[in-house]
Amino acid sequence: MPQTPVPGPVTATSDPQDLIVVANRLPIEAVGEGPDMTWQRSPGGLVSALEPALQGARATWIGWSGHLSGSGEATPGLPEELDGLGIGEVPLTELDVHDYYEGLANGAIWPLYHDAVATPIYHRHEFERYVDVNRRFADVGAQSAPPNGVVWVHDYQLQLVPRLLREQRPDMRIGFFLHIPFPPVELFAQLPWRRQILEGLLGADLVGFQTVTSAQNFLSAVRRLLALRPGGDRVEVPETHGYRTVRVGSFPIGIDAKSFEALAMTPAVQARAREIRRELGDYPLIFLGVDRLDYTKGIDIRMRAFGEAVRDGILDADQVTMLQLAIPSRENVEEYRRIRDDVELVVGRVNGDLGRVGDPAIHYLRQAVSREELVAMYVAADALLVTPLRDGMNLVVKEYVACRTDNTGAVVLSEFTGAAQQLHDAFLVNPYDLDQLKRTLGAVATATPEELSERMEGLRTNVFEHDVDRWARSFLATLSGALT
Ligand code: ADQ
Repeated sequence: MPQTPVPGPVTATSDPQDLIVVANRLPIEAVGEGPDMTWQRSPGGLVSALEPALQGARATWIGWSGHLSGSGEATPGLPEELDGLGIGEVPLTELDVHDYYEGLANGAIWPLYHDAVATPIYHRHEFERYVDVNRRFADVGAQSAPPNGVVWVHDYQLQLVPRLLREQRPDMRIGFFLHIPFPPVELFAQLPWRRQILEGLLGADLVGFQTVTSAQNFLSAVRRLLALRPGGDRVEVPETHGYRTVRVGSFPIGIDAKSFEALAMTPAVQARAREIRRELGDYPLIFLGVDRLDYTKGIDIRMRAFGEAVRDGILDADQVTMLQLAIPSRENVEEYRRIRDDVELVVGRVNGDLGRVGDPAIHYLRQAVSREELVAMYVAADALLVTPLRDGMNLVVKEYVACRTDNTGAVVLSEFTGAAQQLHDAFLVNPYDLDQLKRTLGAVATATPEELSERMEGLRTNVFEHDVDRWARSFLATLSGALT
């Protein structure tokens, strides 16, 4: 446990503008090459989620630039500040990325936390590097934060950072949010470094999860593996002198629903949506899938169900088509190369069996597209298929709903997403049950416009009420109150 005194209550002198965000990646991207290269804020993602909280004088973001450092030197030309946001770089070498990010974070933690749907690989040298990199993030955080500053640490790559920060800076208020699920203790107990991870997280004043289930799983792990006795949403953590209270809660993340809606209504996006429908063959029923190409997303399962539903006559081949957009992801990790092969095998089989010249049954694109093109696809599609085997939340489903400005469209949603805890008006499915999935595709095809619009209305109310602004505000407000 930290060798530092237990901090007293945070006083009113803490400035809410002194927010330090610590996340694996900096929210910036390089534009241009060579001497002309400059940096700009990258659109979307966590940075837009935190925009309202970041607006203020002294917000700093700590993370990796994406540039591989030869031996720990800073990224050439990286600014110390961009559009009012302070930038604190943690340089990473190729070996760091290989062992900490691709290895421990994405080869061990990611699959374990997603119900071990792929086998987690535990390498001791990768954990050593994970500790080392987490320490470097914590060091930059400790150096950047003003007295009594608020620091918000994000996600599974940085679970040791809260405790490492507290050891150096007990004056700070520390929040941690996990974007992916926290698994049941029976699974978590596999992790050779389970104790270090739990103690790392308990360095925070507030530990936030996407769902109540994840928060409960964490509390059970604390009880079983650390022999502490959480009471309600609080854990009393023993310190050198007395105890320190850690709050645990669920904070389901949302999207900037209004900006998706506004983009969906622009004439350019509407025109592009009509064009996409034409390009897909003017079928009356267009199914859409949009995912990072990840084995947790159940992409192959939904395409198999679609193919079988057409083959079995549950869906009419003359009436339906499918568009699957997959963004390439983590291609240096073995399991990700495998899921690509699996997905492409299913696409090939379904199109081989059911396609016609110039008219495949599944249109498959493995590429990232612009926000405008993505929104045009959401507007063009009659139904969205979201079938992960496990997903912390899933933002794609919320984006689709926000874009259905005329209350049309349908959502087929896996029970195993965080989103399913909120979006009860979706057609909920167990993605492991192929027959149920096929029947649900049939139910979507035969639903009346009235049923669909009633469901969509319910979905939209939820997505607009629980937007990203509310998520960030409620986490930060709870963190502010966490020590009082
Ligand atoms: P992800 O696993 O990345 O996020 P998700 O929440 O669906 O999953 O977000 C994916 C994002 O990528 C969406 O904003 C989507 O629009 C975008 N995207 C996907 N395919 C794209 C493509 N081909 N082109 C362009 N954009 C594309 C993790 C967790 C989730 C959790 C989020 C946020 O795994 O469970 O919801 O963090 O906390």
